[in-house]
Amino acid sequence: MSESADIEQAIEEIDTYGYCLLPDLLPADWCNEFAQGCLQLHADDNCRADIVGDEYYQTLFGMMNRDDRTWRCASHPAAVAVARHFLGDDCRVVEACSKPTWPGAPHQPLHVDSAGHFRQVPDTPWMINSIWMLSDFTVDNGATGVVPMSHRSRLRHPPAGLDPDGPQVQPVIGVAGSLLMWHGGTIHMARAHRGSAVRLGLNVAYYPIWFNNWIENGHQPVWPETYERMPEQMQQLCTGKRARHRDDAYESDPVAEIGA
Ligand SMILES: O=C(O)CCC(=O)C(=O)O
Repeated sequence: MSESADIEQAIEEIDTYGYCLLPDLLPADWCNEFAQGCLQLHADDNCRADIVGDEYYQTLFGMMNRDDRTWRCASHPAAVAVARHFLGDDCRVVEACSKPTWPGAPHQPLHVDSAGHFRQVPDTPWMINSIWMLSDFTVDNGATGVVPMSHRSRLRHPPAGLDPDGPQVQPVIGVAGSLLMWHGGTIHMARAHRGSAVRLGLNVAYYPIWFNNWIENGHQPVWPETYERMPEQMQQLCTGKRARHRDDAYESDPVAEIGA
């Protein structure tokens, strides 16, 4: 395990291919324990309102409020250096979600992130997304699949007919403690789980300061009391409005309001 990473290489890979793998950044034991904590939250009634998904794949929003270990991942110097390169020094961590997938899960639909509302998808990056492997990610257990170089397509949605089992979709595998980062425009998905043990990813989303975060309607704001507890380097990444509820933090949907 090495906490350092080749940042220049990671940046070059995202620029060229749309994604990069930073292997072995955090201790595997620590990640496996954190994964167990995440699974307890998925079974906790108090978290139900912030969970979407089914018995095969779930997203639990608001992890920055729910488990302080999230901060170690979100503020990891390598991740932050890569995000800042693409999004600016004032970029923000807007959401962190726990994403388990269980045996038997089908492929998640291929998608790009947070691009659906652009009139024209910009040439400049609007999001750097990431997933910490809190358990090993393998070809069989639902490792994220990415389509190399698709970040240059400027598509809001993957083209019809793109085969999730075809050679364009590459599984990104790694041991617990590794980090996958991608440009929001890279076509990707959680792949089918054909293995026997749960796969656990911690998804951390970085956005530039200009991005209107209302559009992701599961995203939860950082609670005021969470922000107070955070170390300074994490606070610097959470400069959005602090609130207990979405309605107190985000603009309403202007598209719905004008009936467009
Ligand atoms: O869970 C995964 O492997 C992929 C997550 C994903 O598609 C996303 O966060 O947009």
